[in-house]
Order: sequence, then structure tokens, then C-alpha cells
Amino acid sequence: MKTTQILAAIFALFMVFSSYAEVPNVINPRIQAKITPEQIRALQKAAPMSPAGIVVLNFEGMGNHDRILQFYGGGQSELGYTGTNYGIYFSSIIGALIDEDAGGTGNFANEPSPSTVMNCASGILNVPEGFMSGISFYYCMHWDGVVSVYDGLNGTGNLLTTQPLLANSNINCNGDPNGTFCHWDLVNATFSGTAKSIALSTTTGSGLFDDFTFVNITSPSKIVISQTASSGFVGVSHTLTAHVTDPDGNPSLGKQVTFSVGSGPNTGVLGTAVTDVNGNAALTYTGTLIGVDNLKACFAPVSTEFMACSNEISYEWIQPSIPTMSQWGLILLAISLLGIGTVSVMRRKKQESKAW
Ligand SMILES: [Ca+2]
Ligand SMILES: [Ca+2]
Ligand SMILES: [Ca+2]
Repeated sequence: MKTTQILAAIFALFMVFSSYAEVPNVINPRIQAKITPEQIRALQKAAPMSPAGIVVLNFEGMGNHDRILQFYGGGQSELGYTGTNYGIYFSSIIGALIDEDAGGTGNFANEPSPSTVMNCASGILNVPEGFMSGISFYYCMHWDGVVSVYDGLNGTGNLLTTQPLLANSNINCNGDPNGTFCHWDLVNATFSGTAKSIALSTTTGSGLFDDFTFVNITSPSKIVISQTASSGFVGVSHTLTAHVTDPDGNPSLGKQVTFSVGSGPNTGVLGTAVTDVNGNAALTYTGTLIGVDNLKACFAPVSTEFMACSNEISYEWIQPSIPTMSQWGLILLAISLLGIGTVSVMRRKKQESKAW
């Protein structure tokens, strides 16, 4: 190979590597997350509350590189964090990311609400019970993207509105102190009718989003599970009650509730029951093994794909008490004393009758 060809090859390789080096990533691959669960909960606590009548998702309170999942839908994020239940379900490729300056690995700065944002290449937010009027959010992207709102779940049905999201990630800005993705723009998308899903996508890479705001969202239907005792003997039945309310907070009639044990000796689905006029559904079951069952109840407000689940309660199955060896000793002693006492009384009576 000629020297010129070698130089050309080296130059080509250099161009390839330098182009890779120029591509900013929303995650800083050179650092490790060091934020603790306590610090994450502190971020959640410090975040401002949503104004009355408006729902603002600030994404604080989730882990670094955590899937959001049902954090805002009465469930948990992938790493087990919980937020307020707004009845919003995130597709599994949408995550939460914490700023590297706050102990996460996020390569961003100047986020509207410190220090956690939402990130995804493409993803869907589903709101099965619907939202109206409009949404707004801040975004930060290195490549162009688009947001679309539909009246069906999972980006189906009629397109109610769509807006381009133009690349903006580093327009006239600096880190805080670190973060390449440092410029945020506000998007307002208004529409008529009732929407059920929002689709977000970028042409390349991941986009960042924060302070996702719903101005008119339906309150989610809710389910609460309860019991009258938290422990009982194996072999004796135990009754669970689920109470279901509609978006207005009134009892929901005729909803099928599934009771299940997430972990414990009776892990699995226990059965189903339908709510009565008071919104209550009851299920009775009997444990045969000792241990603690962690129980919850779920139902489908709109679609079985998006189940609303209750709080979790636990019930301990215990063995009926059997006297221990020392207790058996006391019992035998008592029987012996009773026997001796009886014999001595009888003897005395015999002697008295003789003396008489
Ligand atoms: Ca930063
Ligand atoms: Ca920051
Ligand atoms: Ca935030």
C-alpha cells in the first residue's frame, strides 16, 4: 500500500471517530450514577406541587435510567418508585434520567424542574380515561422530532393535533455546570375532543422532556383494598374487600375485580368478584401454609391493557398455638397437684367418717 493510501485510510478513520465523538448522547457514558434512593425521594419532595386543576409531570422521584411505566398510573416505575396516580401509562421504552450534576448520568442542563427529566427516542403516553383541551411540555433535542395527539389508545384513532419539534439542544447555553443538552423550548398543543394518547418521536437519538402538563385531564377511577384483620390461623377463611370509585369519586357498579397475591405462600390470582351498588367487591380465601401474603386488587377502567390497581396490603397466616414443652410441664404439674389434692381430701373425709 502506498503512503498516500495509508494516510487516506488514517484520515477516513479519524473522520469516522471524530463524527462519533461529535454525536452527543443524553447519557454521559463516562460516569456512574451515585444518587441514593433517599436523595431521589428528596428531589420528589422538593419539586413544586401542580397548580389546582392542572397536572404537571415533573418526573422527580424516579431513579436514574428508570422506566417510568405506571409511576403516574397508580403503580410503580421499573425501579419501584411511586408517584401520584393521574391515570397515565407510559410505554416501556420511555425512561427517567437524572442530571449528572445531581448524581445521575444525564448529560443535560437547565432542565425546567431539577433534576430529573423524561427521555425517549419514540414512545407513547396513554391516558385511558382521557384528557381534553391541550398539553404543554418543554423539550430538548439534538435532532428534529414530532409530537402527535390521538383520540384512541396507543397512537390510534383520529389525529387531533401534531407539531414538529425542531432540534434545539445547545442553542446559546451552557451546562449547569455540566450537560451538553442545555436548551429547552416550550410546546403548546391544543385540540378539540377527548384525547387518549400522545406519541413522541425523534428522527435520531433520544429527546428530553420535562414539566409535561395536562390542563384538562379526567381524574382516574380508583380502587382500594381493605381487610378487617391483618393475621389469622391457617385453615380459617379470610375476606378481602375492594372499593371502586369512578372519576367523580362515586361508587362504581358492575366492575370485575381481580384479587391476587404478589408474593407469599399463596402467590398468584385468587379469583374475581364484581362490585355491588356500593362499589364493593369481596373475595374470601383460605391459606393452608404459614407466611405473609402481599395482596392487591385490580380492575380495568377502560381496557384490560391498562389495569388500575389498588394499594398493597399484607395478611399473615399463622399456626394455631400448640403448648410448648415447658407449658406441657406446667399442665402435668397442675394435673398432678389436682390429683394429690383430691386424694388427700378423700383420705381426710374417710378418717373423719371413721372418727365420727
Ligand atoms: Ca447538568
Ligand atoms: Ca440541572
Ligand atoms: Ca424535572
